[in-house]
Amino acid sequence: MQGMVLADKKVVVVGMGLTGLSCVQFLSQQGAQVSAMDSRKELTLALDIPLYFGDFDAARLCHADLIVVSPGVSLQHPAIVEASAAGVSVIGDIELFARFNTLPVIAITGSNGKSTVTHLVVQMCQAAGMRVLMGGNIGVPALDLLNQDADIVVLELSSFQLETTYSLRPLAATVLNICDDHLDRHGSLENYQKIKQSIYHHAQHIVVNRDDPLTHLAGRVADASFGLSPSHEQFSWDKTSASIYYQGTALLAAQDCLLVGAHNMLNIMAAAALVRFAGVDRQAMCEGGSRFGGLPHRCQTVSMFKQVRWINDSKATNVGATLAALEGIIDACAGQLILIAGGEGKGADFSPLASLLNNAVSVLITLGKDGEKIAALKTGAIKVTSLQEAVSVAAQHAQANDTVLLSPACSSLDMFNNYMHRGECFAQAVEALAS
Ligand code: UMA
Ligand code: ADP
Repeated sequence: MQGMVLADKKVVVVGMGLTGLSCVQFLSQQGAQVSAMDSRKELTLALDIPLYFGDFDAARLCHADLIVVSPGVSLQHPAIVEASAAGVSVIGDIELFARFNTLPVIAITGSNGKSTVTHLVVQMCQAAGMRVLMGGNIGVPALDLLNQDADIVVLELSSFQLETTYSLRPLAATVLNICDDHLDRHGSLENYQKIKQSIYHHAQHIVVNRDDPLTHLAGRVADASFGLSPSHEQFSWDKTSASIYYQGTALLAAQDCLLVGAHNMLNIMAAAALVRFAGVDRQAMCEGGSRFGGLPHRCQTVSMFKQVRWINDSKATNVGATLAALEGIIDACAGQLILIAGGEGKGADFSPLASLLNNAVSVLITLGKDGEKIAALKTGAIKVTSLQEAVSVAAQHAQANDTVLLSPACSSLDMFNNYMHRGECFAQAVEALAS
């Protein structure tokens, strides 16, 4: 479904963060009568539209023609439930984007690896000479990408964004993997999986993780797959040569890539599987896949002080990401592995960590709202109250050749502004050890 008549429509934008601001701008350009709400009591915004702060006003929402909610606003909010029950359409910014976009889209979701794969897709498309736009959950609101001159749009999409998206028709779409995440918002793993899989609904080509059945769509055969398991036709991993294979021949060797770890080999495979549908050839897949060195706060070495490797993996905001980090680091770790974990657990089950905590981690240091739940999985875990204290306790235990890994398996919001803030605080505390 292309387009949407917005002129003179009463549209309420709910949530005035990055998304809300981009929606207000777009809707105003379309001639809509825009107003906005935000739960914050005060917000300084230089906007020439009616702004309502504090509790959402259900009556005002019920009188709207359309409500555009920000991803951070729960659809279970009573005022939104009431307006929806009264027949008012509730959509998100990605739905607006989908109605007005004219470019081919590659859409990426999953519990982990979204941002990395999004960047890899961009690199591969650029290596093929394409003009690429990147946005969505990665930090650039999708509406800001409309009406720009480009060949393709690459969107990272969260479950929050997919929950209010109905008409996106990607050229290629993937769910990279599924593990417990955002269960406090989505209620159950089944519901979270269903929302993630909605990315496939109108996609021309779907790409699944062969080894993760939760990414497979019932009743539809995938157009491509990736995985560490063998496959002659698809993107696979050859252990002997430590290389990615495609259609039975070597595509890219791990030693030629800046990214490291099995999870990142999967990310390169996923990106290559997606860009194939945009006509990207093997050479450009290799070029883009090999030259991307990764993003900050994802398994990033921040110090080698006193021959101890300090790794910032603050972006590990769920159990699956921390498992991937531990699995990726164990073999390369010559001495003890000291793990700092904990934060806001978002309702997740931490028990999948138990085996590695007991077999691979020498010292476990926990903090934050749900730190105790992680500490309960390993006898002798040390509980601390701040990240600075965690770093100082880690430093007391660490000797040459040891690795200290911050990989929280939790979101940061109980103690920090966001995961970047947490990662920066970690790096600063580590730096302070040397002074
Ligand atoms: N707000 C309310 N009431 C609420 C909740 C929020 O009024 O009940 C208001 C806040 O007061 C604030 C605004 O909503 O003024 C914030 O909106 P938002 O939380 O939707 O955040 P945005 O600034 O619009 O950023 C969003 C994504 N944020 C979330 O999904 C929480 C960004 O992803 C995304 O980059 C951006 O849109 C552009 O598309 C961030 C994120 O944390 C990185 N994503 C989650 C994740 O990756 O795990 C899903
Ligand atoms: P997302 O955007 O989905 O949060 P990122 O690429 O930012 O994903 O990576 C987030 C975290 O997940 C990092 O800690 C990283 O080490 C880990 N990670 C990256 N790719 C994968 C993957 N394919 N499987 C599991 N964990 C991963």
